[in-house]
Amino acid sequence: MRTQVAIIGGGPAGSLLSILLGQAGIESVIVEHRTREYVLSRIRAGVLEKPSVEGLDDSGLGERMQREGFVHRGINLAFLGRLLRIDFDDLVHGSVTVYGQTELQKDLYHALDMRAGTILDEADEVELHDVGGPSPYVTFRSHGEIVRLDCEFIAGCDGSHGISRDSIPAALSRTYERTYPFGWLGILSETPPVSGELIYANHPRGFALCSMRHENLSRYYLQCDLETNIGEWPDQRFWDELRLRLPDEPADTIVIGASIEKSITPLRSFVFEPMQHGNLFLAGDSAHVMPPTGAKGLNMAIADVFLLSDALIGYYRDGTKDGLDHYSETALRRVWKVIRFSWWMTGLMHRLETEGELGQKIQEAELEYLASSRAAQTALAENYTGLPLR
Ligand code: FAS
Ligand code: PHB
Repeated sequence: MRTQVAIIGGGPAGSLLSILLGQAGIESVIVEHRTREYVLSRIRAGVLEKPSVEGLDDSGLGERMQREGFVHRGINLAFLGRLLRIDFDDLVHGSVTVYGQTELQKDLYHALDMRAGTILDEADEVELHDVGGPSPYVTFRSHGEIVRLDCEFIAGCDGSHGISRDSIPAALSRTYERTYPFGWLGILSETPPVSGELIYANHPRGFALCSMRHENLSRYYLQCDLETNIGEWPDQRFWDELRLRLPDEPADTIVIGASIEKSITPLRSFVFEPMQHGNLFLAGDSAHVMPPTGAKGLNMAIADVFLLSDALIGYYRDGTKDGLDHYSETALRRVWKVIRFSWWMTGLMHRLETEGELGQKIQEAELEYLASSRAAQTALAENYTGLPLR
């Protein structure tokens, strides 16, 4: 087999990249480890930044998102029994769109199918070869046969557990990692959301988040210990604990119901540098992972892909290599700003046992400062609604 760009991983990053390249007449093949059903069933992110929404719209991929997504012009921070609304529209003329990653993934696969994009599912033993040389290629096992895919470039979009970054020599690469001593216990319930906007709650018992997917599908999270046994968290215990961490108004009005999904997500910050080597370019979780507190992981993947597709299109259309030569440094400038924001928001909203009661008081003081400072609220709004893509 031969193509121009081999894409490892058919998640949001890989599928969006293939579509954008296809729109510019550039051939690509996605090599995906899982089945299509598995990829399309994953429940993950829920919030799209304004730059992501505009980029998807401009690429003709936003029709269902505009129809079924919910534009939010603010979020609420809960602390000391009160709610503080951060007004995105007033502060930065910004917004976010609540639209589940699961739905976006369906839209991307639909767009690929419409363009007859090539997704090779259930690929095993994927290996990258000669990434530093002029003739990179990928091998993998498909339906029992070893397949070779020759290409000009490889895009490593294989997520946090992927193998692409392993093809960058250790002597030339560096990883930065912080694992948080807690996770998020999340549930989906077919109940109306407790609020029309997200509520991020700081509480001495731990962080809580009230989110949603649509008017009758709510998404809730509780900060939990990493050793948490999900079997010890029946629905009623979850609802009781959530109510304890929320101010009276939402706590007293929340509609509870049976969970249709329950899972624990660990939190970590991870950056792999550089995001390129030879003809290999990394995009999305294969190069960086951040706590979901700032709703950034999916949006960062989208930002990387718009940058990488611009660079590849510039190369194939105009013969310019500038975008490709500077891809990693350009992408990492935005990555680190977003890693910082996710780390800051995680530190502000979560119970940090190592910081004890003093830490709780300092968090409450910062939240009180936010309540009193338009400048501080503007900085939060600017980061949460999304830094410029380019
Ligand atoms: P993905 O991990 O989505 O996709 C990578 C793809 O590569 C997968 O389909 C995988 O099967 C495939 N792959 C892996 N190894 C391979 C190999 N060797 N060969 C071929 N294919 C291979 N972000 C938020 O913004 N908000 C959230 O609330 C949030 N919640 C999350 C919850 C969980 C449990 C997880 C894991 C992540 C969450 N994220 C969240 C982050 C998440 O949304 C990612 O940022 C997003 O999926 C990144 O997309 P990709 O980079 O495409 O990686
Ligand atoms: C979600 O709805 O899953 C969600 C929303 C905001 C976040 C994280 C997750 O910061």
